Amino acid sequence: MTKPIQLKTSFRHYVREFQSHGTPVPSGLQELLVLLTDTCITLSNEVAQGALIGILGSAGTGNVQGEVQQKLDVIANDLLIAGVQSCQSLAGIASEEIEEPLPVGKGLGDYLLLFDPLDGSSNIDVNVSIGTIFSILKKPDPNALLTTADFLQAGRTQVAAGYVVYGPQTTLALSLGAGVDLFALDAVSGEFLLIKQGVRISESTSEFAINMSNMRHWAAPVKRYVDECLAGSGGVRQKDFNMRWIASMVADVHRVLSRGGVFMYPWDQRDPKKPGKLRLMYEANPMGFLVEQAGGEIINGVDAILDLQPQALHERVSVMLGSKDEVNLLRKYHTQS
Ligand code: P6P
Repeated sequence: MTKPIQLKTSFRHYVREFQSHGTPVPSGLQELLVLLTDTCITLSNEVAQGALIGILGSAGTGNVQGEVQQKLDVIANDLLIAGVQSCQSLAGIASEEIEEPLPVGKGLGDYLLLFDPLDGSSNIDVNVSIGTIFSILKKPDPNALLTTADFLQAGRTQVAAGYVVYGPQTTLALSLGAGVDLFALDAVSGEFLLIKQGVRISESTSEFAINMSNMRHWAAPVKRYVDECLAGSGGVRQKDFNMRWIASMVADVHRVLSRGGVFMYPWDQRDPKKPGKLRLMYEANPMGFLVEQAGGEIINGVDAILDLQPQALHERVSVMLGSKDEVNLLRKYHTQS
């Protein structure tokens, strides 16, 4: 049971007031969350300036994923790393943009922070919503030197997860393991203010999100599911579906949290050895934590993603998430085939 908090409470007051079953947020986690979200506010201002300060376009460098980095990818990564350096409880950072984890200070402390600093980079130059996705884990041994293995924990062990979407509003979604709450960046105070407590994803939906241009490459269960959605009220589903694809996971998932739906980036045969496009540790796990906390589900087709034991920091995974009824149908089609 979480303590009700007054709407428009500032984020720094929220983390101080928040209690789940009478237990407050540990002070070290409060410090990390405030530093992290303050840095996202700074990043939001950079994103909004865009072309005016010459930060659009390619940085001319590549990241560990083999992707061309946009200038804002690098700026976001550097800002987030710098923004949490003063956090005494933070032992280390893992980022989509860097190969190995970075120790913070001596690499000692209670928490580990993982992030995709700027998700949806292909949308930066065309003014479509992008965002920061973050995950916070407990360090197995706060007093031992930092290792990559420290980060390889199943998604269900996260102590906090969230994202900030830089869109028409800059919105923060956060779960501390007791539901999902939303905050909007207030232009007057410059702070995130609580706008919704206890987000719930509707169990049923008539909206799906997938990149349809990959249809010929999908596995049969995904093809069957989407074909049935497209068949609409005259088909086996006996209802019409709507489709959305923003190509920013953070924006697509925010829509699912806001009005239900199902989001899919499944394995496909373009690169059969690759389990999927999205990364487990700093995309699927944090988003899956939020989705499950809001009453939805997230699977890789068969397994609950939050139960997967990670093998590598940058491993990828097939993702289907959102309204429970739809994810259960996708799981059924995958287990039948
Ligand atoms: P595609 C963004 O690059 C991202 O990682 C996710 O945010 C998004 O859902 C997906 O890739 C979009 O991929 O192949 O449709 O461009």
